[in-house]
Amino acid sequence: MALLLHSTPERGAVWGRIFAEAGEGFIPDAASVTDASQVTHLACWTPPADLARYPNLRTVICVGAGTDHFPALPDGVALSRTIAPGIETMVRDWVVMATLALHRDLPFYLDHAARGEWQPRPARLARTRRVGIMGMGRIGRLAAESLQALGFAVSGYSRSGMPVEGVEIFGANRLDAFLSEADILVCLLPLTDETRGLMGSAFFDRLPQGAGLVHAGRGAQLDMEALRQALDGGRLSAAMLDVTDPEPLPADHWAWRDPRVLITPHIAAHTDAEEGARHALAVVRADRDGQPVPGLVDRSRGY
Ligand code: NDP
Ligand code: OXD
Repeated sequence: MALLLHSTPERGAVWGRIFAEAGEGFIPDAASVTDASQVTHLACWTPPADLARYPNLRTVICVGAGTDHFPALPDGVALSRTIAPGIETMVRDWVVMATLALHRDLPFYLDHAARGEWQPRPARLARTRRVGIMGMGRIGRLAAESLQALGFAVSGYSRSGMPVEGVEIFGANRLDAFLSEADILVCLLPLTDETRGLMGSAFFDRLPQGAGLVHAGRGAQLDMEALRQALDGGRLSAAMLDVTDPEPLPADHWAWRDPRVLITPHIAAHTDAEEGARHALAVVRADRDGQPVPGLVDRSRGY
């Protein structure tokens, strides 16, 4: 039983140390595989095309949180996404930063600063703004907690509508009601058949006039042309995006030069090498002990 890692030599060194300390089999790269039948687990961001080469493969581990880019796996092979506190707190930090940036009009002030213009604007109290979080999973719940601590009113939207203490939750059949109150809308949804292209013109029309958009889910959930129209029409006042369609966003894309849009290049989170290795170790051990695999992805629902 061994885990094969597809990553950089630097990450391989960290994973190698952790697996050696745990006494578990570890192969740092595909070139070091001498017997393909030993490979029971494979960890990667982009899966290799030749998975059928490993007849005893049990679980593929995505080293990030989102797995929408993974193809169908061979029958009987499970997919686990990395559950790591560092990923969750980093995205939470990014969402808090972006929400505060929109709440305190940072796009407006950056634009005026670029022209050397001193142009104060009235500010609002956090408690007078409602942040609506789409996706109340591990990251959404963490972000809700921090935004509430800053004084924002927070509501959440999820597929199941599962209650979250202290947050008004809207299930998938109450999207209109959820959107109508979201002064700042945060997207933390996984990319699935249901969420692809979700944020288009009709969607933005349901938001309060002048709403802000914070997007750290996946680029393909947002129609960039509809974003431009919503900004031009005033339905949206500003947006901060960590994910775009396409990625990387081409240098000549309008959004780079629009002062109402702030963009970071999909950096809200990075997986810490040690945390990634510890997640993988937990998967290997759970598989061996017949326990539920941490981070198991339900491929039928897409996340
Ligand atoms: P979780 O699986 O823990 O949570 C997903 C949430 O989305 C759940 O609340 C789920 O509802 C909800 N959801 C899924 N589909 C729908 C739908 N069709 N309609 C309404 N709600 C839906 O995921 P995480 O919180 O860990 O991560 C969320 C996403 O964040 C990742 O999939 C990834 O795309 C993105 N991400 C981005 C990063 C970045 O660097 N920008 C880094 C890490 C993650 P329910 O509770 O009912 O299951
Ligand atoms: C992601 C990640 O899913 O970086 O975007 O983990």
